[in-house]
Amino acid sequence: MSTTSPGQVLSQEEIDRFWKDGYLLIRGVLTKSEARHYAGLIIDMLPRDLRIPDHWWAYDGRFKPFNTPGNETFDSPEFIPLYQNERLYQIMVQLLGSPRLLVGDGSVAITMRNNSVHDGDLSQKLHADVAVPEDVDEFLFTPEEVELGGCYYFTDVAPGGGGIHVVPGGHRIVEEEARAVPCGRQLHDKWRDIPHLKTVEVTGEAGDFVLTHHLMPHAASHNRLAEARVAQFFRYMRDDQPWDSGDRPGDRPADHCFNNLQISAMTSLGRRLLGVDPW
Ligand SMILES: O=C(O)CCC(=O)C(=O)O
Ligand SMILES: [Fe+2]
Repeated sequence: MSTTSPGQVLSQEEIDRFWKDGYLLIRGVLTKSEARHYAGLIIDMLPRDLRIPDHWWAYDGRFKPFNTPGNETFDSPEFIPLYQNERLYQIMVQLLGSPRLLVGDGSVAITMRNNSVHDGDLSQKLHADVAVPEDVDEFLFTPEEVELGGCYYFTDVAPGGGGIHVVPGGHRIVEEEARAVPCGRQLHDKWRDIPHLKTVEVTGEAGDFVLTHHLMPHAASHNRLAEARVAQFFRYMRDDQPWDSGDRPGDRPADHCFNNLQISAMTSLGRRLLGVDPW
């Protein structure tokens, strides 16, 4: 099965909109049947007897399977095509301004219907998953520092269906606030809790990818609808990223090795994106 869609890279209007808004819905990165396949793989992680393993996260109807305790990356051979999707890669190259990219994360989430009403739409604090380590005081705000993250929707996500919430233009607000003070990286509990900005829900269809700037404040939301939201998260960075990765959830340790089955599933692009071959 191929995950390469015949679609276009971004138009200039979409590129401009991404830098203005800090997020962009990319439609139809996967076909409907590919999306259904991945939704099935992830839903099948739920144990038949619904005994949710202790090492998974389970909050507000949102289940985050862990591959093994402490490791939330799903990168077995059947998931490898998602990491090396050609169209998504081309889009990341357009936005990041370099063909030499690396990909990481690969965590998944299932958000089931839940009617909890005590805390509004969001099921997480509004936060940003920024590329700069938490113990560093200042952002660089250079092109090399920018990471692009986001998630595949493997199911249709209608309004109220647990779509990711974002703040239109929020990445620019974060930059402005952080530049205005010393130790901007440390604001708002290291940008883990950003209570003052207003969000919108990103709806979409199975096979779409929600692309977000690493400074974008975002949060998971309650799913009020019958259909579960099934998603997988990825982030792309330049190989000249100035910050050492390795201390965030979903980061690959520097000494990580892929096995032969994983490597067999990789294209030559995938081997570079996943750090098996040098750029
Ligand atoms: O599931 C979502 O919509 C967002 C999740 C998220 O931002 C996170 O877990 O850091
Ligand atoms: Fe996040």
